[in-house]
Amino acid sequence: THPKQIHIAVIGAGGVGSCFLSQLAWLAKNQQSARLSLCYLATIDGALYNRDYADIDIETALPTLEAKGSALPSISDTIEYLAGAPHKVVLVDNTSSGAIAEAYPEFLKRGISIITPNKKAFSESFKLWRDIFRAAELGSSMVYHESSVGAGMPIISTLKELVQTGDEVTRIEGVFSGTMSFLFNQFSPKSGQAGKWSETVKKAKELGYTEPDPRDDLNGLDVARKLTIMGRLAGLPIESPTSFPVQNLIPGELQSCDTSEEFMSRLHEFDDHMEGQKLLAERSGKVLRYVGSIEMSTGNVKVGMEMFDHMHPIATLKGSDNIISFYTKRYGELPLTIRGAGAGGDVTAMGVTADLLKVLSQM
Ligand code: NHO
Repeated sequence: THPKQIHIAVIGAGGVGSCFLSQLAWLAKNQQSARLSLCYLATIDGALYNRDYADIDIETALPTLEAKGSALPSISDTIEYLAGAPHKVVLVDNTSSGAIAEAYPEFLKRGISIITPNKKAFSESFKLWRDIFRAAELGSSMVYHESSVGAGMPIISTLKELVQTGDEVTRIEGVFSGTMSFLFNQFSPKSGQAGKWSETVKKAKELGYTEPDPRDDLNGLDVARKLTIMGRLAGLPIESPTSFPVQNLIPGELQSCDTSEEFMSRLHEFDDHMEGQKLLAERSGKVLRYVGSIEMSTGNVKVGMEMFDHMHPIATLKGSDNIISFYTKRYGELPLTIRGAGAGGDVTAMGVTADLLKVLSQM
């Protein structure tokens, strides 16, 4: 006796996608506003769907796909299939695919709404950003990407609401990467002993806090992408995540290492440099953190290491937590600050599921 039926198509079922599927199964049972029917599930290895759009059982979808999925259709075939569905469709992109991100305007123009934690679409060229939001208008479709910054924490929705209610955002500052948070909280603690930089990176990798190749965290691009998204939402036409200064923590000499193993085995050669930076901070009673900031009056965006006083909220972070502060006219001297887990499958998937609820409430 649901008032309406909505088709859900899911691409990507890894760390975030598999958690999302569990949350979707829960949601399908526990909300009454629409009948949620999974009509498509794909990973890089194949896809599961019925030509007549019949429901796929959400709980068994992933093992079924793994056991008897068909070949992965092209993106344009996927768009044709979804555009032909009898009810409205929400595409959930849980991949980090640039090719899928580039196709968002096509999906949206065909009336398919999109929710995603994938940063690519919103942090590549400014043209793609504009094309996406124009396409959503043309296709009367919606696009939400809360988990592209700060996992499930309400960062994007908060920023949008500040802007849309007429507050003036003057500055955004924070620790936007769970990996960088962990590395610097360990390497430059407020008190107690810390290991060498290379040992800290090794430990973070062993604990699963870094990408499989830690260079993908240390180059700062993940943080630069998040800053690009935030800056654009605040009104700055940022061209790309490489159009502002980003401090790359991969030493120049190691940028050409062929493998991540070679990189890890040579990182200790550069421990002295990081130790020097840390001592510089310690001598003035401060700690070192890797932060991003956006200065709205000048349009300056930057990402890199900075020193913080022990009392500063950024210095008090624990584990792999993120912290993001919005300085605005209304909030005055004390910023609106959001802090909590910024990485991990379940909390990232929660942001995606919350976006789905927002889309459902407007369908
Ligand atoms: P996985 O585990 O690699 O899974 C990717 C899935 O996509 C796989 O099932 C793969 O088969 C499928 N896939 C890839 N390309 C495909 C294609 N062309 N067609 C079909 N299927 C394809 O990735 P995750 O970890 O589940 O991440 C998924 C997305 O969420 C990525 O865009 C990622 O950037 C984003 N995301 C993840 C996290 C996280 O914690 N894992 C976060 C945010 C967004 O808040 C998190 C964060 O920022 C962590 C960050 N490293 C930090 O702060 O330190």
